[in-house]
Amino acid sequence: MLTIYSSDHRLHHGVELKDGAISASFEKPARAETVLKQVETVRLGDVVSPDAYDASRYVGAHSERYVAFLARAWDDWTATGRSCQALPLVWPVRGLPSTAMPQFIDGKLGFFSMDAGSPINAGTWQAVCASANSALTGIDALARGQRAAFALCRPPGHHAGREYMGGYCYLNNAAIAAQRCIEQGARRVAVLDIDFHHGNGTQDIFYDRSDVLFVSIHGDPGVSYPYFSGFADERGIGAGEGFNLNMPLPKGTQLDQYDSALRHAGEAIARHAPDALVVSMGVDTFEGDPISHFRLRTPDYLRIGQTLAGFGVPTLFVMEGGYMVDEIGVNAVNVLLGFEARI
Ligand code: SP5
Ligand code: ZN
Repeated sequence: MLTIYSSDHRLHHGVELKDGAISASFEKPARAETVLKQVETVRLGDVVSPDAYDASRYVGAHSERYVAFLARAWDDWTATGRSCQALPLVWPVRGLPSTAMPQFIDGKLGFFSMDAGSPINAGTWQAVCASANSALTGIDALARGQRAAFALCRPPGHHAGREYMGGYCYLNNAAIAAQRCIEQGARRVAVLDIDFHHGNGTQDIFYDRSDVLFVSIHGDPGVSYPYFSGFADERGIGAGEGFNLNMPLPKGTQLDQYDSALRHAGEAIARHAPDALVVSMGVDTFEGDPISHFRLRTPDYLRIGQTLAGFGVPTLFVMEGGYMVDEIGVNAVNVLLGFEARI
């Protein structure tokens, strides 16, 4: 299987607020490096750099003004005399009257985010573009006839909505790839999100559309991030009604329950009959993950890959979360080995 990877991800490294203190984010450069190392160890296949794409390729999944905000955010922030990372601190929640985009960067940061989980530093935009371009390169490899490809994206993307960042995400790599697939002539695409967290951003982007089916298996949002999205009764709107499927699972979920959810997802995907499948692949479903609550084990990821291969659709894997850094390489690559039946 082809892997697409750019070392530009290292330019992005952020902080996060946890337990009342600010410290290095769980979403750190070593994550992608661990996965790349395992790709090389098992000789998964060629590793190539992403092609260059114009930032206009991100519009479609995202709005033009959001992409423009991200591209300029660091310059706008430092123009105020600050050199620390940019974090939002105020949000337009229910009850606040203005829906207008603020002029000042501090207001824009809140306007274009769901939480304070996506810090911006000097290298963030370059890393974010390389990550999205990796997904675009992967979908183009499928268009040329590859059965599967692996976009080793960092930063991740599935919490990023049409007009917001959050949860370590900026551009929604999986959605940008799915959108390109449609623009290049695919009639139907499916996005399957197996990260522990609900893919609220991908849901947001395709919620009113019937051409892109979104299916997500994740921790019950009643007790897990992102809390405000991911419930089973969110089924799409307008033309998109019935094309959004959320499968929340309880804390402590193990392989048997997970695998039956995955098979159920496969049935929904088969009914959609997509030309391509994009898998938002997080491995924060692992039992040792520091921020999540499922109990999958390392060999379970081989089974998951096998099940995904059984769907019989050309598949782009897009890396999302997974934070137990020593283990995520083996876990992520196990999905790919299982898919290739190299067990
Ligand atoms: C892509 C992805 O997996 N994003 C996840 C974002 C989660 N952000 C909030 C995490 C809060 C976890 N707090 C638990 C602290 C455990 N000591
Ligand atoms: Zn996650």
